[in-house]
This record gives sequence, C-alpha cells and structure tokens, in this order.
Amino acid sequence: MAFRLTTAGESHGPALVAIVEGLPAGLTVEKAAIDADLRRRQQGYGRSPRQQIEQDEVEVLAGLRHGRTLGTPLALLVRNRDHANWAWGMSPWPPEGDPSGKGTRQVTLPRPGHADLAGALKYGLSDVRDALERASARHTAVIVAAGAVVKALLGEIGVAVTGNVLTEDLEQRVDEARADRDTVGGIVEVRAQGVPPGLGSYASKEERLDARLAATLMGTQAVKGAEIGEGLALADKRGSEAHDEILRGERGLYRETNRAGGIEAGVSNGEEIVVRAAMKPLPTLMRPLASVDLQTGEPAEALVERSDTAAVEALAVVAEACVAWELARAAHEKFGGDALGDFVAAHHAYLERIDWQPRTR
Ligand code: EPS
Repeated sequence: MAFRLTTAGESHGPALVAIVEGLPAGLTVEKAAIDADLRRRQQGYGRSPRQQIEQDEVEVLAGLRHGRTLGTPLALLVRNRDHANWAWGMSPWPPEGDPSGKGTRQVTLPRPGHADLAGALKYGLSDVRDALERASARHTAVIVAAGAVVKALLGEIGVAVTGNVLTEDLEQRVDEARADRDTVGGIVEVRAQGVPPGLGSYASKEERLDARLAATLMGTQAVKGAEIGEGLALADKRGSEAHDEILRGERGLYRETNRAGGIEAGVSNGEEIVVRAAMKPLPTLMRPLASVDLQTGEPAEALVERSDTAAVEALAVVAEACVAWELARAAHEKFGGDALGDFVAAHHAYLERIDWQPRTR
C-alpha cells in the first residue's frame, strides 16, 4: 500500500487527527518517542502562552497493537486542551446555550500575511475564523507525531533525520521584536544521514526527491523559501566549482564535497541530504498592520490576537518530520514490503548489490 498522510483539525477545535497509511506491519512505535517530539515542537524561544495551555500528547485510535503496527491505517490524535475555552465558539455542531468563552465574535479584520483575506474571499466567509483556524500552524503537531512514527521506520534501515535552527542570535532577535510588539522569522536546516543512493526518480517531476522535499517544506505554514544543498548560491558558481566529484574509496563510491545536498537529478546519491527552509515573520502582530474591515469596507487595523513572537525552533522540528515523511515514503517505494522484515531485507540486499555503506563525516 502506498504511503499516505491525511490530517484534520482546527487550532481551537476539539483535536488534531492524522491517518497514516502504508506502514509495514511489525514496526515498533514508542509513545515516549512521539511525545518527546511533540514536546520539542512546543518548546523554543518566543512561543505564545498557548504553549502553557497545551501539553501535547499522542493518542492512538487504530493501527497499533501492543506497540507494534498492524499494517493497517494508523490513526493518531492530539487533543487541543485550549478547546475547553472555545467550546461554544468552535463547537462542531450548532452551539447550545448563550455564547460564552472565546471565538464568539466574528473576525472581520484580515491580517496581512495570514490566510484571513484569501479564505474570506475564496469561501465567501463573513467570519474569517472559518479560514484561520485550519491555516494555523497548530496543525503541525500531528505532522510531528506522524514524523516520529516514520523516523522509527527509517531507523530500521539506519537513516537518521535531524532538524536545527540556523538563524544566529535568535533569542536576542526575539527579545527585541517582542519589545517592539513585532515578530521574527528565521532559517532551519534538516540533515538526513544514512540515506542510500537511489531514492526518488528522475522519471517525472512528481517522483523527484528534491521536488518532494521542497513541496513538503513549502507546504508548511510560514515557509517562503526552500533549498537543497547549496541551492540558490549555486547559481553564481562555475560548473567546475558547483558539482561534487566522484571518488572511489574503501567503502565504495563517495564524494568529498556535498554541494548537491545529497540529491542529483531528483535521486539521492548516498551523501547526506541537506535541505533548508526560510520562515517569514509570523503575521499576527501586536502592533497591527493596515487592513480593511470586511464588514464595513472601512480602513482598519488588522486583527490582534495572542500569538507567537517566533516559531523558528518549532519549524526545525516540523521540517524534520516533513523530511522524514518524504524519505520514508521514497524508501518504501524503493524497498516495498508490507511486513517490516521484508522492507529491511530488501534494503539489505540492495546495499549488497551496489556495494554501498553509509559514510560518517
Ligand atoms: C497560531 C497562533 C497561536 C500559536 C499556534 C499557531 O495560537 P493561539 O492563536 O491559540 O494563541 O500558539 O500554535 C500552536 C498552538 C501550536 O501548538 O503550534 C497561528 O495563528 O498559526
């Protein structure tokens, strides 16, 4: 079965949900590992007080028995504790009783940079909340939960994926921005070690591993740029300086440089996968930008509501999960197997055939 990830959930609705299809049977999944990644995503400098309300923890509704996958769809759930404060405003059914709590008043002041205006126009909304709730990055919690599961699968074939923040002086930039009631973005990098050559394909755009990694990063809230390896900087180099020469050593073919970021022609080449994502400053500002009240048509200031000053460290964890998902999907396309042992055996046989071993730098 093909790998597929379907998510649902609004920021202040009852819960976030992910259904993961295609996992081989027999994979050991640890709740502690998933919860640890959920916690990593919640931490980070500059997050909003919302993170004190949420204590993200995964629940599994299907697809697992005694900690091992059954080869059936895996259903993951992360509750929104804050929903208790939005029970009327975000009730899935027509709410009963008098309006109470948060989300009872219509939002009509779209924030530049958020989904507000686009959603209101696209769906003809009178309450912008109908758009912003799903567009919120809150939903990345279940992406991280799914990512933790596939990191366990990748671990079975010796692949490790790690996300980090590249932005320097992040804490200072956050402090300064917060004092100005402003927000900041930043750059994150994800590296994957142990990825064998041959994942992805040059046969079509959809199969190219670099295109898939760029799409999953660009599909993440607030990401405005993605690059693989030296990316944009390669445009200024000569061909003789831009490519990674092929060498032969005791452990097979390898490269001394990795400007390609481990991917050539949309296919992994056995070097470390290196991708970066640029995050824009978050669009909810405590000192709001100019907007227009969609109800009156009059100039106004954009919506002000509790938000993060920065979520760059969270993005590093989310990007790690996104990259892990695409690598696991590509690995499963290559090695197949609806039972874990078959997947691992196919990977082993392939490495023997190509005489390749992961290099540690
Ligand atoms: C978000 C706004 C904030 C963030 C939220 C994403 O939430 P709230 O509007 O409830 O203050 O804290 O992120 C999360 C809750 C999370 O867990 O990442 C937004 O508008 O995107």
